[in-house]
Amino acid sequence: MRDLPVLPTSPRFWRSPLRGTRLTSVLGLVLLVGVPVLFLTGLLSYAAYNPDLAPVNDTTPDKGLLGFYLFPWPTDPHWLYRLNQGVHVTLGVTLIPVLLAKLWSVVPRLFALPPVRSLVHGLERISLLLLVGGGLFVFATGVLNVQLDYLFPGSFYPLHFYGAWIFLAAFLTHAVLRVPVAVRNLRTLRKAGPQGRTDVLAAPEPDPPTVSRRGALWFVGGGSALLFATTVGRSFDSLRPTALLAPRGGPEPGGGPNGFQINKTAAAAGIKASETGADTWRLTVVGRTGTVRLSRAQLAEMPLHTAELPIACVEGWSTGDQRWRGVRLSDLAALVGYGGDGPPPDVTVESLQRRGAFRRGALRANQVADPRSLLALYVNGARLSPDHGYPARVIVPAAPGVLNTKWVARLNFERL
Ligand SMILES: Nc1nc2c(c(=O)[nH]1)N[C@H]1C(S)=C(S)[C@@H](COP(=O)(O)O)O[C@H]1N2
Ligand SMILES: [Mo]
Repeated sequence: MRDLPVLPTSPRFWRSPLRGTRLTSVLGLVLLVGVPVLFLTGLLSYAAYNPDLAPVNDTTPDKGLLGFYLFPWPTDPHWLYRLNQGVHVTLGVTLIPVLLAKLWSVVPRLFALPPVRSLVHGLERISLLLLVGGGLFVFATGVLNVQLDYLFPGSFYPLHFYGAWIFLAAFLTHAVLRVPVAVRNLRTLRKAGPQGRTDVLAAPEPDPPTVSRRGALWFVGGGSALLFATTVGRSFDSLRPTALLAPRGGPEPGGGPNGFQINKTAAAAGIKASETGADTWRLTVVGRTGTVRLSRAQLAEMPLHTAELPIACVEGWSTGDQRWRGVRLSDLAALVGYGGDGPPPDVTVESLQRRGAFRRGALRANQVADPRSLLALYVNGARLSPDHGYPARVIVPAAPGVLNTKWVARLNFERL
């Protein structure tokens, strides 16, 4: 008997003296607070894309039922998406060590035999598989999207969206079953001191400790603090150099009026200088009364307005408010038959860019109507740089960066 290898299905295989209900309960309660915040900000971020407005925004198949909560994204406060997505990404990154430590703390239970003791036990185990798999999946897809510059073009939303719902269903099941246990554990443990023999998560034959449980918690907390400190700066211009874990947004923007984050350069988007010159570039505006074509000089003759608005990307990075100057979207709508009488319609914006998921975007009537929604020609007192969308780009308050289309060529006003 003694010589038989000990398998992971045996409790004796797992020897870390750190495992125990206390560690698991503390980590679990941290996630109990953090994961709902991630879920809520994630759902809001999805709503912010106006995914049910037009297929150019989102083609997530069969989101119908799960899209029950979608609503027209407001334009106030103007930093709404910046805050939402900053919290979503920064908190998500910060919780990674907690998630991994939590999974590590219960991993022996995944191997426990018999696999199913009763119907309830069987259901609980299935929910655990979905919980572990779903949790790892949403965290991994989120991190990859943030770090690797849209690794899944077009497919990130559905992957992250469905992953999140599966994760949430399993998370709620697990929380209902386990929170009372976790709370009871922490109460009785405080009274009774260290875990007794009845601790189902403690190793029956632990190795000698090399670090205390408290030390292990500090280690996890320290990891989270380090991730937080190297991530949070991506949401603040003055802290940007501290965002070591944030290769985004893209190339060095340099200084001057156009010296803020660049997501994708004109070169990367395949925009040639010959397409944006005064002789070649025209804005096409289509609406009820027909089609209007305008040069940049003609646009600059229209009434120009200023709006102080940030760029806030789904990846979590954002800029402070920039001073944009340009023509109101509602004024452009008025040019093609939507002036005065009632609210303007929705608009589909098309870029000069020929390829890529973000070459088009649809905005809702409430966004078109906002006086701060501009087709910007200038930023911070200077002409837009090619990388920030010259000759013209869309800027809308509170909207995700992806709807702030650069190198705009066409505006299609219609009820979508
Ligand atoms: N045509 C076009 N517009 C675009 C994009 C793009 O790839 N192509 N990227 C969008 C995304 S995802 C963001 S976050 C913002 C970034 O704007 P910035 O590069 O000026 O900071 O531009 C948006 N507009
Ligand atoms: Mo973005």
